[in-house]
Amino acid sequence: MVRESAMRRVAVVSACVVAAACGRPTPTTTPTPAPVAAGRPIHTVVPVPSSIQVTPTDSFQIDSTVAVVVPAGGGYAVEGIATYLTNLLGGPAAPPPRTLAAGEAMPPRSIQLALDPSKSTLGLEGYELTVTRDGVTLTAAQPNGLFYGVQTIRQLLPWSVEHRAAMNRRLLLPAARVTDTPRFAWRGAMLDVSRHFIDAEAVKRYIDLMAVYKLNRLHLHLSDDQGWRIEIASRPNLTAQGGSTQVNGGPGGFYTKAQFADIVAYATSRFITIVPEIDMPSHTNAALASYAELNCDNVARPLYTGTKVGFSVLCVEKDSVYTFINDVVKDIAAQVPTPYFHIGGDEVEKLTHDQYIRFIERVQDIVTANGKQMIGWGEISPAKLAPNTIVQHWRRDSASIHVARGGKVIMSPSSKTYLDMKYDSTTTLGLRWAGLIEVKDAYDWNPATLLPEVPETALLGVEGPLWSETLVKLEDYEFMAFPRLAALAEIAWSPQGARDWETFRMRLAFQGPRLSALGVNFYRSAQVPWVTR
Ligand code: TNX
Repeated sequence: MVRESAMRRVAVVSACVVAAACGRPTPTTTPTPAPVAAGRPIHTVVPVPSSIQVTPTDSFQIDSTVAVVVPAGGGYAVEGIATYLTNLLGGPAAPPPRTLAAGEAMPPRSIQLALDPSKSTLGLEGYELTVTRDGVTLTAAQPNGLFYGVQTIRQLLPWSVEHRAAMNRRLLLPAARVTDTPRFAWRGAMLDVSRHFIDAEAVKRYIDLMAVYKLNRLHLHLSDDQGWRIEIASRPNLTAQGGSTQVNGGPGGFYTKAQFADIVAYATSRFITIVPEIDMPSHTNAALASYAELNCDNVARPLYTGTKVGFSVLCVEKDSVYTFINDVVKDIAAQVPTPYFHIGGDEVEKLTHDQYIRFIERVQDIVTANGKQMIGWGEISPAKLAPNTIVQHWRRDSASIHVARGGKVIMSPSSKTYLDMKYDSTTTLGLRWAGLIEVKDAYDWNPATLLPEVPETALLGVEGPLWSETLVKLEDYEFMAFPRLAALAEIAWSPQGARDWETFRMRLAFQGPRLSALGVNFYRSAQVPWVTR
């Protein structure tokens, strides 16, 4: 346990292979595994960077005299990231970033953010960070990389950085050299806002927490049997009727176009791509209750507030159903300027195999015609899929068929990544059909070796779905997501060889007070030696 009075020491703590390395001048490097001694890690960054050296004896002091500096012409995105950093260091009242004129010398003791497109090995999302006692330089080829470098700065700082109000404080950033690029391009989280609805502010908070761990895709499950959650101009009943309830009959809700645009813009500012899902042809009771013509018998279904699956289905033989789907896809495609459209496609019990396959292929044409790349749950694999359609694996399904045709897969194995599964038998929230998932279970697996016919080269990445049958409020979502979402983030970002459970759980221990400072209701797993204040 580390006490409050040791707060400032924590920066040093996180920079030392404690006891062992404090005072030892040679830097310690990962990924040589397990830089842990006397119970404390050399640094507490999650996800662990692909290469990091920390010099425990040295640090850069951040106080009110330090400037965050961006070069002139750095562009809007870089200025936005610099402002995000100044807010992080000193709250909204902190001095704004300084723009350096061409040829102007770097002020002493500054934190410099620079784009250098010639550093192509850093790719879209990589960054280099150098911290000495005299200053900080963060370089990336693209703004995305700068944003992730800022998150690493954040996590190298003590957790008190998460208390934004303190302006005249000193924060010690340990001297370090980091070169870091992600393992996977797709580092996702999914929120089921259909079974229970959470408002746009709650989604934005989840986005902020994703950003801390360098996640970059937020898949929103926007429709299901219990609720339709996004406004479609040509079909107002979808939200007026279909959005009016939720599991157990609560008030439900939906995002207006303005609110959804706000979510998209907020996510974009955190380098997170929104992936909208409209689940079909099953999981559609909310739509079937809103428009009678979507049913084969032309009778609107009653609203549904239970938790069964598989019973609802669109009338796939009717052309008007495809007109409906096109209207929905077109409307959402215009609301989300990002490349993907997720069609669900899971748990269909009321169609023949041939009907199902024909449906998926027809919908794929609609999605493509609207300029989007289709994603579907594993069941869609046997259909004739375009190579750039993406399959999201979740249980014993057929992702390997898609891999054989050169297609890409997102790994969401339910027994590892389903954040709605209980941690252990005492967890009151959540389900248990895919098993109990403790933090170690969520962390200690390799997406490239889970399915023999789905190798690393076929993987776009990983995603942690959070289904909300039992989750009512944001605190419930947070409890199920944290800390397992941090575990998933490390799987998605860090090289397999740079991570192991023992060092992860030690670093995670130091994320506890950080999450507390951020007000996150997280699960205090007994597997983690939590550091408390
Ligand atoms: C399976 S995963 C589902 C969801 C449920 C979830 C509950 C998937 C594609 N379908 O409809 O909410 O299990 O864990």
